Amino acid sequence: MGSRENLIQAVIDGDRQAAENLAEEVVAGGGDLKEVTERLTDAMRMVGEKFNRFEIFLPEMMLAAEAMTRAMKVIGPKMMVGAGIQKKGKVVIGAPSGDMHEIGKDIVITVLKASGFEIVNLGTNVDALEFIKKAQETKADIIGISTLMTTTMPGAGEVIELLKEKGLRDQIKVMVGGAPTSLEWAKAIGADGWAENASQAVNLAEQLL
Ligand code: HCB
Repeated sequence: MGSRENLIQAVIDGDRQAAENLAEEVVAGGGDLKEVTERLTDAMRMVGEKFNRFEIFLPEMMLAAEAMTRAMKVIGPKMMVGAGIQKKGKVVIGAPSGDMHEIGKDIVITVLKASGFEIVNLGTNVDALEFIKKAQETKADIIGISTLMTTTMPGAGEVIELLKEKGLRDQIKVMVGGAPTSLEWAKAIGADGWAENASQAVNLAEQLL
């Protein structure tokens, strides 16, 4: 098995040290780091499916998440190399109330930054009002919402409703994403766009400007 396959396996196995070492090998070996990131994303999806089938439990899911985070700490900065110097828009991004998942959001942030976007990272468990306050304060063009649970998806709709209430809906675009979300759902809540992965998120953000 090559370093890339080993890295994917190390993340699935939750082997944090191996994931970090193998990520370094993968980076040193060159190649398309966006593709590696997408394969790692699929691996995390598999971890979620195993969790669903009771083949693994929360501690194992946490180890896999930590292994993924360690790998992305190595890969992320290398994706920034060659970052577009042309400055684009500003995106305020976070996960809504109750949602602590941040790996996907952080990958989207890395790729947006690498494409020239300025980012305000609100982190996880962000109140709907906080998204709006920060977007206004920083004069952001786009609010990005990353939601990983069906129970926290309504938080994205809340942000859009609050923007309308405050008469700000025309001034700030909203893009949404996260594993359980879909284009249909994004349309239903009145978002300006949905992206399935980080590369699509960049294309979308560029279109929304
Ligand atoms: Co978590 N978890 N989890 N989890 N978790 C999910 C999300 C489940 C689907 C697993 C399952 O049951 N199959 C499930 C949610 C079910 C549901 O919706 N009803 C679930 C659950 C239930 C839970 C807990 C409740 C478990 C418990 O405690 N019993 C708990 C809740 C914590 C909370 O949020 N309050 C929990 C905890 C955890 C951790 C801590 C162990 C860990 C998170 C660690 C961290 O983020 N620091 C975790 C993880 C890792 C997952 C899975 C396995 C992977 C998520 C992930 O990182 N994927 C996930 C399974 C799954 O997603 N199918 C599982 C990789 C990233 C790269 O993909 O989809 O997030 P992504 O992002 C993509 C894409 O969607 C898009 O671009 C990204 C890059 O390509 N994108 C955007 C993302 N955001 C975007 C925003 C935009 O504007 C545009 C595009």
